[in-house]
Amino acid sequence: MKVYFKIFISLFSMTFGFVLSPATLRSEIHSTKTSQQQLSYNPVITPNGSTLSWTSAEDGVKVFHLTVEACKHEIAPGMVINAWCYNGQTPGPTIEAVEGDRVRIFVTNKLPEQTAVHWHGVLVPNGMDGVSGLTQKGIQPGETFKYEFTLKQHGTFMYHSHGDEMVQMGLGTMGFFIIHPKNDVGPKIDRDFAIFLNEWYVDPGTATPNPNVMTDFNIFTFNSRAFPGTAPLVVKKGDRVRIRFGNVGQESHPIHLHGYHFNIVATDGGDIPASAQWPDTTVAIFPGQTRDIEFVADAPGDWALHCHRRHHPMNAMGHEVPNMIGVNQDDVKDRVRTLVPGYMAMGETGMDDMADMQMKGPENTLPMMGGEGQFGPIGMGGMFTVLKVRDTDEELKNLGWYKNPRGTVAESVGEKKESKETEIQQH
Ligand SMILES: [Cu+2]
Repeated sequence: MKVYFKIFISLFSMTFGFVLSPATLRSEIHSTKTSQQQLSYNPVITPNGSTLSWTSAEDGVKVFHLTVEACKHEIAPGMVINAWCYNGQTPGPTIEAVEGDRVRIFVTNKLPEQTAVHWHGVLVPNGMDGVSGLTQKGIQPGETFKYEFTLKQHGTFMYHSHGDEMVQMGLGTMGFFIIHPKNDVGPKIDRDFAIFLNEWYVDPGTATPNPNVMTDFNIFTFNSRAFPGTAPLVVKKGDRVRIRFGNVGQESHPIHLHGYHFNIVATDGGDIPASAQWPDTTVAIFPGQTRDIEFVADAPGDWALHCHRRHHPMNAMGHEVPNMIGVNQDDVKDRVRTLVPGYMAMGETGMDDMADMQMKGPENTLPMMGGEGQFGPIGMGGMFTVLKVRDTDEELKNLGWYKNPRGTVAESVGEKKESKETEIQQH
């Protein structure tokens, strides 16, 4: 009789909102400890996502199941899209295993067209490489295919459909494939995060991403969520933190972390030797790449983590917005109001007031910027989240905004007066 050991490693599967409740956070931290006792590795956290559970067959093979299917996916509160998902989510659940493991992955196709799954960066026999037509027959609607191979390497890899990629990946069919090293290869990682980068085009007022769009996207996401729908990354001071980024989209994303210098320690080609790493504050991830960064969280605070392309930490930009910076619209405003009662002139002094007003757009469309911080509107959207570093367990349990030590916050000093020194210099 076959004995199956159900291993529950989907402990991070809850999709939590931007602010973790103390109960959620406690369970998350507790889960890490529990998992560490059961597993030979410290599991990866996929913010807003989950880890795929597996069963162990009698022959020691780890067995995984993926179903590719249509699903409803929330980008952020107020916006739900019609996506194509693995196991009902985008990105699909993170597959985790250990170098040397043999894995058996069953893929069931519930899409209306054929598909195949490519294990991006994973060294597999040619016939397991998942390219429709080239290395296997396409998985027809209703069919289940079996992939099986032994993991010969460790690192951050991805899985995604290979066949009508424009549509299937354009609608969300992608996920992480993390292979932990068999032997220690570096310092112990305390908090290990995985974030998939993606961009979408969803016409304002609609719900189905348009996969025919090639360059001009309007929704930018971390793990298929846009700020303020992105979960924060929560760590304790002193933790060694790894963040793994993956990208199978159309755009490159230069991801910038505030408050820290990090090292880029690995690509999907393998570990970068310490002598070849360099410190940086921004890491660019191009389509088809993964990048791992590492740092020790020695600076407490609420630190921004975001894409540095200026439109990417924004939501649902209209593409025909006229440039009104510095344009006096007083006359225009009154005349337009005779046609459109309540019309508001926007953009004369910048767009920041839009964050304040939370202007309501068409249905199922996010405001351009959102999210409220302890000092007011954050004025960001899209690819934006917060790295929350705290000194004590108590602070981690009662997670809120960072309590800045006295005298360390920039503040108003009233209207600036000409100083004596300036006057002297002028004479
Ligand atoms: Cu970007």
